[in-house]
This record gives sequence, C-alpha cells and structure tokens, in this order.
Amino acid sequence: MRVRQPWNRQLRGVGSLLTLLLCVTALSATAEPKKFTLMNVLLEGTKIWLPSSVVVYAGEEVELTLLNKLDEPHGFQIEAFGIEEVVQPKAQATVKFTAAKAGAYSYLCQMHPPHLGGTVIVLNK
Ligand SMILES: [Cu+2]
Repeated sequence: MRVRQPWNRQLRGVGSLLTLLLCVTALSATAEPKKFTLMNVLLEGTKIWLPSSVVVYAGEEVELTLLNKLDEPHGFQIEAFGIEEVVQPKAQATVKFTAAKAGAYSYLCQMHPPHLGGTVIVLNK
C-alpha cells in the first residue's frame, strides 16, 4: 500500500488548508464587539458621561458598559442607534449597537438636559 502514500499525503495537505480556512472564517464571523466603559460622574458641579468620545470603525459591533456613580438614576441615549437606557444609582447597564455608517453621533442623558454627554465617532474603514 506504499504506492498510495503520495496521494494520501497530498490529500492531508488539502485537508490542513481547508481546516485553516475554516478557522479564519470562524474567527472573522465571531469578531468580538468593541467594548468601552463610560462613567457618569459629578465633575466640578456638572454631571458628565466620561469619556466624552468613543471612536470606532463603520460596521463594527459596539458594546458600552455604563457605570452610574451618582445617587440618582441617569439616562444614556444615542438617538441615531435607537439607544435609550436608564442606569440606576450606583449601578451599571450595557448597551449594544452596530456602528453602521460613518459619522458623529451624540450621546446624552435624556432625563437631564444640562447633563453633559459626548460623541461616538464612526470612521470609514
Ligand atoms: Cu442625567
């Protein structure tokens, strides 16, 4: 059966290549979302979500963990992505969205207009 060995070896090579391709495909299909943590604090007498900007690329999945360090509920809204969350005092919440299109999208607290927010900056790839 030594006659068949070269053919078998070739098949094994193709099998390895296919396995590699499948792994690469699986990795790209299950790409982790871009994760950021934003914190709601009182800074010099003003309530503010920090950091005041988050930068991602168009098409990326984004996951924001929102920490409310203050003593009353606060909102977090990104109208363009349909996000509207209320984070309870001394608690956290998570919101997810796809940054489908390049642009600058504001986030703010929908409960308190003077409460400062920031901008999600979505860059073209
Ligand atoms: Cu607020």
